[in-house]
Amino acid sequence: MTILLTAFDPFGGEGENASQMALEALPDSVAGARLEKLLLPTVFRTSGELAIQAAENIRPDVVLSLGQAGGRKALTPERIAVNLMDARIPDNAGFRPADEPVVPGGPAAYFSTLPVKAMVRAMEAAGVPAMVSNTAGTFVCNSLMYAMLHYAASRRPDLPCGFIHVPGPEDGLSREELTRGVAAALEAVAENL
Ligand code: PCA
Repeated sequence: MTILLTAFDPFGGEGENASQMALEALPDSVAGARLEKLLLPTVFRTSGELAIQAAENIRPDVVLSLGQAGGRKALTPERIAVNLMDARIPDNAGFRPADEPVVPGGPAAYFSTLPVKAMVRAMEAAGVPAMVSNTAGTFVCNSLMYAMLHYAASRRPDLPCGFIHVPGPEDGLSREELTRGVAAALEAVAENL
């Protein structure tokens, strides 16, 4: 089994991104699954295009994307992605959309096709704070999650896709805890396939 695991580079003038730290700290295989790691730029559209291109080349069995949500105190599998780009700050290419769809004419939203509750239980069992989130926001993370679910819905209906937001570097979780949490979530995903 192959899992495409993505994370984002630093954005908003910050020096690091906790999702990148977790991506780099994870081993190359988890729960018998091979991890194909991909670091994405925090840029609307480009991030989705690169992730879809990787999915086309690698043909993974699962796609899990990671991003940082500063201020959160737990790892949060996202339940839903909305067809909206509405940015408070510019992305890393200087683009700051307001009230624009991710995919013009696409459905209003997609639910995660990963087992978000099982992922939360697995992370908690590994001693890492976790809870389901019902909003991925309207910035680049949400648009990547939406783009991947739209890709899967239209071209790879058998490809489960989802997203986990992780706390920022200053939110009190160590890199080791982040990594342990994501690994536990990946195990839950692999078990549910
Ligand atoms: N977090 C941002 C974009 C990149 C990242 O790591 C977000 O939540 O949209």
